[in-house]
Amino acid sequence: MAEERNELNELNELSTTQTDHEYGASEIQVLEGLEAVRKRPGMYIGSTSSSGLHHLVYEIVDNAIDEALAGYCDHITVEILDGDVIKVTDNGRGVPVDIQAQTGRPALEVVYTVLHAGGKFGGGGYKVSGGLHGVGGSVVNALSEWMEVRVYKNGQIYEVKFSRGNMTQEMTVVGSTDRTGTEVVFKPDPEMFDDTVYDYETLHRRMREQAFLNAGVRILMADRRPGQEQEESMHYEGGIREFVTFINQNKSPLHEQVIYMAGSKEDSMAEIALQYCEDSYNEIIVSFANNVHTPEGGMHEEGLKRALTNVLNAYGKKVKILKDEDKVSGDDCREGLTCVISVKLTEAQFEGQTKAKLGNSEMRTLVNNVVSDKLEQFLEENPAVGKAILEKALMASRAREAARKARESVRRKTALESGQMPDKLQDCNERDPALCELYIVEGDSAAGSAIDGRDSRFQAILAMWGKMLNVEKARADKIYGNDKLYPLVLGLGAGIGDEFNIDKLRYHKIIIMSDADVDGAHIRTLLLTFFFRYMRPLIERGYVYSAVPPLYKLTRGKTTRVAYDDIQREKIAEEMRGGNPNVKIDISRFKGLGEMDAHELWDTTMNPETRTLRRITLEDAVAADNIFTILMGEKVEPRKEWIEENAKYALNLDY
Ligand code: TSJ
Repeated sequence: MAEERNELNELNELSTTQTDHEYGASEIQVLEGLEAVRKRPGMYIGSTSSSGLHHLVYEIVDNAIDEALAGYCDHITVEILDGDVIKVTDNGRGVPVDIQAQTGRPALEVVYTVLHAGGKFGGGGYKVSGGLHGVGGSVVNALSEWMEVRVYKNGQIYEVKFSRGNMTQEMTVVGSTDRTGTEVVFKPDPEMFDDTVYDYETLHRRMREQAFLNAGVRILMADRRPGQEQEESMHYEGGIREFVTFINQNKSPLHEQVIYMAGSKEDSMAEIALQYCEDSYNEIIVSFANNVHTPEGGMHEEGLKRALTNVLNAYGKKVKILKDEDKVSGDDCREGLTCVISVKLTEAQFEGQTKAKLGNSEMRTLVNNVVSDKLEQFLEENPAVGKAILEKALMASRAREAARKARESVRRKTALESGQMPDKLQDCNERDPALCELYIVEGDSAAGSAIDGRDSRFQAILAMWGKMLNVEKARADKIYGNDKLYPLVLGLGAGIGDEFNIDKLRYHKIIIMSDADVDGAHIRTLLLTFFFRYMRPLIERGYVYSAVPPLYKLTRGKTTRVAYDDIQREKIAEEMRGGNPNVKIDISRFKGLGEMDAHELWDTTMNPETRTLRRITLEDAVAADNIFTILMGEKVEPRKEWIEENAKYALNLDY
């Protein structure tokens, strides 16, 4: 993000120096600035795939969130309208409409036509999130077939309109009003995106996250597309405390109350909410910097981990749960922990492979200080909770030690060390992991087709079937002995849990290929949960994918084509009819991967030239982990509810 910003500034400077005398300087800047966005959209929104398409909405919503952070707005609505048009509304002060000195144009026009005009209005709202948000309006405008903005302010409704970044209607007063706020409506440009269909769940998940992170702000997420209408209003007075409760909803907490800590220094602030669960051995830390998710962690997470380990060890000694020679490790202190950290700071530095790791070292100090002070105080005041947490950490420590000893005694003889590959793996010839793909295939017949259909130079196949171990209750050491997961661990070659080493990984694309039915969803959930808990870097690095097999086969005489969804099915049927409604097209539904022969499987699902892969995100994995907990956990009620609720959707499961 930081890099993008510098580049943006350069582009703007560049364009202002090339003034053409026939036009006003501001106009030139506008055209050249936004032209750059259309030339290299990926630079501004990451990609032109589905992720970039959804990013447009986040850019716009961030502006409304900024207004909320400044204290002027508490209600935001996000709607998907017919035709995948997006409408975002807030009840803030409304974007300024007065004439700007430099450009001689209303600020409202400038916000959407000059790259990075956002921050220049210098309202208090940009102090915290400054430089990160509040700048995307013009980028979204450049990438929209059309965009309309209405500002409710001073008793009037002001309106501007654009097409692909060019203003088609200057700011005009179109009516009067007694409210204030900003309303943005845009249609992403099909010329710029691979696909312009929005996924409600993706937006919904993101808006829910924003509602948790900005306590008190009400966000309405609505799908108004005919036939798929739904909406949810999200509003959490408890903020990230409720986020933790939400993540733990199907687990059994070790202590009722979520522990909440907050503190600030100068322009920065940190808040931390955490709760331990008795029926989990898993660590979930979800961190944010300026409301941006940082799945790669960084300084704020380091501060938390350091403080947690120190406080728990000191407290344990003090209340004599830990003897003088005892020590609990960082991992022990985080077994069963769910924690949300949110920091806000003026100049966030994002680092790491995906720019999703916070680099500001002052955040390590701030979070460390807040947690050191406040957690110690909490434990002093709540000794029963303190005792329960310490005992859990001590148990973790003992189990880890026992597991290590057991492993060491058999280690040398195991296949893990010898590098021997499992029988169930049909390996590829290539040895460079960056070029290798592993397909994990459910069921014998599908695996057979995949083995025959693959390109064995770089595609390996691992067959998997049957019920797997209940990962919820198993510690890492048990998985070494599990006959369903062990071949997968061996095949990947990078170990598991504490000992996972991504440098040893043998494939950089791990593709789950399962049917679009209940069993397929089950296997996918199990695998994602397993990766999430024991090989999380796989997901963080974006190495895990879901194959997307076709749903329909269309035949006209000797011609056969396939479709991946209902909309495409209709489109292709239309094409095959060639405008003649009397032509009969035979449409059948693929019941499973096993029904496809080797050729069909290669053409539709495995050929890198033509296939679609869906990259699994950390959010997908968290969702799988949740469902897994419902299905396998100790609580009976949520499981019953989930099964009842999902029975009707069972065929459409997709995570
Ligand atoms: F992205 C965007 F520009 F399109 C957009 C901006 C979209 C949405 C949905 C909302 C907003 C937005 C901007 N909401 N509220 C504001 N507020 C201001 O721009 C604003 C208003 C007044 C003052 C002031 O100092 O008086 C300063 C600012 C930045």
